[in-house]
Amino acid sequence: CRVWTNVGDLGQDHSGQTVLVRGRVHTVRGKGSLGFLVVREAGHTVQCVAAVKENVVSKGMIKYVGKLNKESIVDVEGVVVVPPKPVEGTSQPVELHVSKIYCISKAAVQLPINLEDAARSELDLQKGEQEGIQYVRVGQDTRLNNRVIDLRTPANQAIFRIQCQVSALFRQALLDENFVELHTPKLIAGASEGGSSVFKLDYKGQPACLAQSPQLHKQMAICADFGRVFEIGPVFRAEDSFTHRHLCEFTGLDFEMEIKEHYFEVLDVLEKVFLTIFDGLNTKCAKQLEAINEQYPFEPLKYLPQTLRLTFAEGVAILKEAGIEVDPMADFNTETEKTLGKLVKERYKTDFYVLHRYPSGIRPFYTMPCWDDKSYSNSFDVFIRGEEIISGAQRIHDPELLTKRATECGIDVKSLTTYIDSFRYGAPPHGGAGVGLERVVMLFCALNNIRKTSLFPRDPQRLAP
Ligand code: ATP
Ligand code: AMO
Repeated sequence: CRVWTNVGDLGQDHSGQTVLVRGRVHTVRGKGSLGFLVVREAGHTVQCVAAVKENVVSKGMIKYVGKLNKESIVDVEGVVVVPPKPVEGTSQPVELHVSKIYCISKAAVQLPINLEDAARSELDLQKGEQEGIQYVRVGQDTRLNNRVIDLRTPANQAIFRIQCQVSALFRQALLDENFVELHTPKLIAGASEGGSSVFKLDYKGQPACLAQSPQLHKQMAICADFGRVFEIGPVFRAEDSFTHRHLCEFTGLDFEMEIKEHYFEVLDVLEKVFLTIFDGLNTKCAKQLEAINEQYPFEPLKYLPQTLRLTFAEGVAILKEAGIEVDPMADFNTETEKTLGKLVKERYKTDFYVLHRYPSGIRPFYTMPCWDDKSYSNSFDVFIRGEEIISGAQRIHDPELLTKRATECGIDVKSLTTYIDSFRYGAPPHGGAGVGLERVVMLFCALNNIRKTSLFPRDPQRLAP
């Protein structure tokens, strides 16, 4: 009898059995009385050999095999044979001696991207150049225009499996800490993070926005006595500039929690969650990390068992010691953040650290000022390799102070009425944070562009595919 088998499961213990596999035509060549077909499924590959055999394989079938287009989907029936030595370029230790082949779905003769080209590393491209081989270099736009094929490369398959693990580990770590997963609306009446980067739309005659974050509603859930909440969902930002780390739609991992005394309670949870994520990725995703490393080599993330916390002022001082003068009350620019990342790594041997107690003037209106000096705030950003992945803070839970801060920041308080009113019925002290999922994966794997970690990226110039 024949048995459906996954290509990745094919092993020597199947020797002599007739199996049926379904996969893509990875490579193919057929001439005369022999046809060789490498079938790929879920990143695994097996060589299938079709040899002319009376009443089983005809010459016509070899011709048919030779004409199969790469990336077509085929069903192959064959006997599992252990070859004298492993077949080069395939993942499985066996090959299939073909008795039947059916083409289930034919791919176009000319693909917009050749998968082998898309999977080549920079190092291989350079080696090729030195050896006089003209490999095709697949540019970012070509990849993104043909993302369905681009996503089939081993590195891309790995990136999105890692992304899946980051959200799974985030969810589980917070559930273990008694957080409740909620879903806040994405169609809202006003901006939640300030006006400039908001997508405006018409909501049945009323002006509306796409949520720039779940900020207002996650805080309102705290006012509604949920105690500890989190959400994994889409976040929309009408970013104008085309940078390596900004998308117009990304996935936010947000949480919010009551606190008793100090915003460090939020950091304690955050750091625990992120140690779980990093450890989890290193243990559960070793194969995926290896696949990414093959195409985009990177240094593994260095992190400490106890996350380093520096105040913003300490960050300013580290920069000053290195001869970089910055305004101590202004936000660091991208280059300065990266430089600080390098200095922190040299001094503390970590790529992952927290900067807290930011100047109030550079934080959103809802951020709680420090009790001892109002020009600073109970807020923090978290960095990987000198780039921001998380922002968070203790929030103002006094409606009068909230109104005052919103007004000072030039925000139309009317658009915040229902939010501010939530604090008039008794509101516990609370804080939380927002994480950019695509940035976490990009920076964990030291990838150079956030578009690599977004399935179908949306940036100021791209709305398709
Ligand atoms: P968020 O906007 O969510 O707080 P972010 O990582 O996008 O986080 P910003 O606060 O927007 O960071 O910006 C941080 C710094 O990065 C800014 O001080 C600015 O110098 C720099 N920056 C932001 N956007 C751009 C851009 N489009 N091009 C170059 N630099 C930018
Ligand atoms: P913030 O605006 O800093 O904070 O956003 C939180 C995190 O989201 C990610 N991020 C982005 N990722 C991709 N493209 C973008 N355009 C983009 N903008 C931001 C970053 C950033 O650290 N409400 C607060 C969070 C809070 O305080 O709870 C907020 O939205 O990783």
